[in-house]
Amino acid sequence: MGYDTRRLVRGVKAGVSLLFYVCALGVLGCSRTGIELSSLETRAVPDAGLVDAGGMDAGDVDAGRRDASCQWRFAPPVKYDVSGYPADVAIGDFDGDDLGDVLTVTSTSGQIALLKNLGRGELTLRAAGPAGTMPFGFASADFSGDGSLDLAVGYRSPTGSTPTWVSIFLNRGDGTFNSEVVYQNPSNAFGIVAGDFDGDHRADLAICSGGMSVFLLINRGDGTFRFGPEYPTGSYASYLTAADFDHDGALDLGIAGTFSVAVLFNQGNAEFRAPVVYDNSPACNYVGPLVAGDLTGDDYPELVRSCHQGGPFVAARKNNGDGSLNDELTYGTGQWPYRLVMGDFTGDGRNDLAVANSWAYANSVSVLPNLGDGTFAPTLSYDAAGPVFIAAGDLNGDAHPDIATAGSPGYPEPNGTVSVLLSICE
Ligand SMILES: [Ca+2]
Ligand SMILES: [Ca+2]
Ligand SMILES: [Ca+2]
Ligand SMILES: [Ca+2]
Repeated sequence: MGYDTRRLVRGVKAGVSLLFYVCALGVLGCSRTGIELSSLETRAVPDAGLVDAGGMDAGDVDAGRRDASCQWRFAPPVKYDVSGYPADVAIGDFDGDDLGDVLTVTSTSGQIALLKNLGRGELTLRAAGPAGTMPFGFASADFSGDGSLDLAVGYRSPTGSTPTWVSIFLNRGDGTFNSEVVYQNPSNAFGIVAGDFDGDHRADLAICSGGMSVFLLINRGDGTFRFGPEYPTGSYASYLTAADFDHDGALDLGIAGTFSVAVLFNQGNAEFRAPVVYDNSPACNYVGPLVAGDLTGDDYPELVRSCHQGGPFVAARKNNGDGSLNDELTYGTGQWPYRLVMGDFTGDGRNDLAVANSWAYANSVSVLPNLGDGTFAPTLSYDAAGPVFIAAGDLNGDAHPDIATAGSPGYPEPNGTVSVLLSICE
């Protein structure tokens, strides 16, 4: 099966923990191991009979608007109160009306919160079901194959001890979710990503085990899972992304370790080779979330990561066209860049970057326009309420990606807020 960039699943996620909020606000010291940070990411998933969850790869531009007579930008944020501490945010059509919605899972109250699209990107909050009390993040994909987006929510142990668990919530089709089915993790979990790793056109899960390994939950085809192998990552694995780095049709893994990133190449059938490890550059020697996607137009994904507390930068590695990655180049952002997402925000057919600046007083999103060759023009800054997590997808029906962020801007108050930045062209 080829890697069809026009039909990727693009629910885009971020991960979270209470510890992260503490860390982000500088209330406590933060370990440089980064393993107290959790994450999750649903990234480029090859066509696998999965639901198209958004609108943010370059291929969509052909079908969308490429209007040179106007310039795309984002309107001021519209803010929605979701309470609790958001553990992630995703854009996708969760209730089956062909309009992109925004979904988050919040801790403290343990709720799945659906911001249903009423049309043109105007959202209204609907309770979509209970979730456990300490989610660290989630991935969304159509696990059961019925055409609606399901959820895999990762949980942190309340006591910090192992084991933890992943819960699968299947969508009833209307944006409400069935009771969870629980899978115990073999060890503590910090990151989760959905993608079809065994090539059967059903989304599987990869999960950072918090140590130096990643393990797989393989979809049996009906939204139930079996444990697959555990693979070494070469470093303490904190964040995950999935992309086909060598363009061979098998979905690979990108992993952010303590002071390095690693690529695990999938030999097909969810069997991964030993990690290829790249040391972080001195300018960005701190673990942060990562994202992969093609920035250069050759269908070979680039890898970009946030420097987080290592400095107000992102660090990008170009793909050499064979799955190997070139040296890191850094680009400016706001303070404490955390989750980041790719999307063609400028409308020129190439993916750009948008980054949630998680520092307590940043309240901003950085958009980095791709110059077309995978290097970036100076950052544009947009307001958002305490963003930590970020997703991209079309909400207002213009076939151009909008942005949703989530965070708890008044921490320690659990006042979870989603900010929606709608695209406008004028
Ligand atoms: Ca919808
Ligand atoms: Ca599969
Ligand atoms: Ca591959
Ligand atoms: Ca590329």
